[in-house]
Amino acid sequence: MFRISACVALLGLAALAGCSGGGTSAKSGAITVGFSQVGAESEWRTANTRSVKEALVEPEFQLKFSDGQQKQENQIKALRSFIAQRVDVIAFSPVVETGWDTVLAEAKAAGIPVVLTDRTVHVPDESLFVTLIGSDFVEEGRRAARWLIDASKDMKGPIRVVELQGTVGSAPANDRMKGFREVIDQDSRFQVVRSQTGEFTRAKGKEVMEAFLKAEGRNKIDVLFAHNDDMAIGAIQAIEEAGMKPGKDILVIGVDGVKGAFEAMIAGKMNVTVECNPLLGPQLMAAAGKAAAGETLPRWIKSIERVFPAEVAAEELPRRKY
Ligand code: GYE
Repeated sequence: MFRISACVALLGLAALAGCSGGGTSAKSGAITVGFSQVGAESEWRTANTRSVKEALVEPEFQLKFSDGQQKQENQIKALRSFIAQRVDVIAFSPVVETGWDTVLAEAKAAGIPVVLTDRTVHVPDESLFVTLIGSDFVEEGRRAARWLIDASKDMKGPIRVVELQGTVGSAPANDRMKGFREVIDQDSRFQVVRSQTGEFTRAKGKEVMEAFLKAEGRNKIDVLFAHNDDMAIGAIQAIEEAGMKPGKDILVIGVDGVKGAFEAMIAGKMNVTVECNPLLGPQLMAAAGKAAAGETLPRWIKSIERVFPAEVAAEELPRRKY
């Protein structure tokens, strides 16, 4: 129902965009959106790609999708190619926060609105993008820490925490680290003894956790905070291979709320996941229509999210959409 009415509204917007000369579309009336994705590093990311591809469909939209394969230079190239093709709207999920000023100024000079999805950028001029659709990553970090403080009420300090960071320089890595620290720093029992990037992937999460376990020795790590579930799942394997019980000997905290995390929680190997919603396609569809029509959008279209501890995992899993 929502979809039908949204499409009808968008058809009107598409016509408007056509009249105002907002770019040449392959199909007349369709809003052409150039979308530059980060890559395919996690369950979150593949769900996000699926959501965008399912929402931006013909005849209302023409989607030009480009996979940046974790490289900023690939994303900059994609953005330049979208500008050259005179798309109506550019949407992208920036792999890192800095270094976008020049290419975004080029988009602005070409009169093409830029919608950020998922991750933000640091630019001196806020008018270089029209909106951000995505989560509050600082709050996600705080939520992870609040869960930990609550779950460890009966534990005596020192509580030794290791952290698997996301992609270096990315908004979710910077912000989850910040929010987590902000809260646990208020409780003197906690010590973050190791913190290193696992690049948001299972393979790297496992590899870095192995190194943490080796460096710290047995029984020296109480908690793992992983910036996403995939790294937590990789690390769980490393903990098991070292002869310990993830979820018991070491508390395991993840972020995203992907099905893999629910399965690990049901198996008793993970303790909690902080939700981060990747299903941004429908919101992008609505925002792209408005941006193409020159409408003003809110600066931040924020996702609404929850925390899922292991106790509710079995009940929630059938409801999970990613
Ligand atoms: O948490 C992680 C992904 O930017 C929110 O990127 C996204 C993060 C997500 O690879 O799994």
